[in-house]
Amino acid sequence: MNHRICELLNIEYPILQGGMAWVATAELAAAVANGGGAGLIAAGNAPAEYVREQIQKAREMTDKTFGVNVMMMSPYVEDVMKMLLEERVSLITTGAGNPGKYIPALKEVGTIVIPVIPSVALAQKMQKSGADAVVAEGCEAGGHIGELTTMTLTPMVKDGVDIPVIAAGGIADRRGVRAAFALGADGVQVGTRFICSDECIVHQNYKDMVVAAKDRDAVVTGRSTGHPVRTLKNKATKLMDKLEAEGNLEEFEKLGLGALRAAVVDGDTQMGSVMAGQSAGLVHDIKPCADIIRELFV
Ligand code: TUI
Repeated sequence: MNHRICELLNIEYPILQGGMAWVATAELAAAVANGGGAGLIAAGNAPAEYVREQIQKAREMTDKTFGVNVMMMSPYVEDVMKMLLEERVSLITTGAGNPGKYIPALKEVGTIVIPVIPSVALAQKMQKSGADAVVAEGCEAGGHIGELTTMTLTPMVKDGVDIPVIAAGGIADRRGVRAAFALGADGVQVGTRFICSDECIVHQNYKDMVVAAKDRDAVVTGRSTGHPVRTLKNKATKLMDKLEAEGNLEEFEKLGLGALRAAVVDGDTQMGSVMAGQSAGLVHDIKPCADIIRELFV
């Protein structure tokens, strides 16, 4: 097995779980950790105290490696980072922004920092700032995405930095894992596959929609806004396409507010935001995280 990432994180398999807002709770993070990977609690847009409770909950569910994914666009990012310094979590990953200014303090308390990045330039910036590794996330991924594919981004980032590189975006089975290693990756980050786990708390409608998804169902909205987001195609994405084409960005933004919660918590898969990557088309069943991880590496 790939020792660089396993040693760094004290895990059995070189796999991180994606930090999916609303989806990646203590239950999922602990299940992935107990299955031999690195679990992540997503802070998303949640207040620091909610995230602290999730950390405490996960600590009761596992003694293995888990961490917190920090969404850098969150209005609570300062508070969340401060709380993470107090809690001394073993690992943080970040998304949707540059965590550079927080890295020295996190290193000081022994936290491993692994930013998720969509470009070589940002990977190099993160290396300079003291990141322990980077996740190179291709646009096959779900949620907020960059421009480049995993196929091209992974080897370019690998050539551009000396720290370990974890590939993400489009990986949901052992073929994807092997491809990532062939591209030079030291590990993988997997999100969508873990949505369809027994332990994931998303509404059953959400899991069913991912299982039913076919090759072209994971679409991107919001390219013209500068914040493209990949979700499963539904009534909301069709309406968003129409508003975007009309240039009605005010109504477009309104549709997004609360839509992720509506899908995850209420199971509204028609007007909600069902974030998922292209690999949804590769997910055909719901099973325990430990089984998912084992199947990725056998
Ligand atoms: O962050 C993600 N995926 C996400 S975050 C999220 S919550 C959200 N929802 C709607 C709009 C915005 C956020 C849902 N999915 N993946 C990692 C990722 N990070 N992809 C792209 C980036 C990224 C982008 C810009 C990382 C750094 C960055 O830096 C810009 C700069 O220089 O500050």
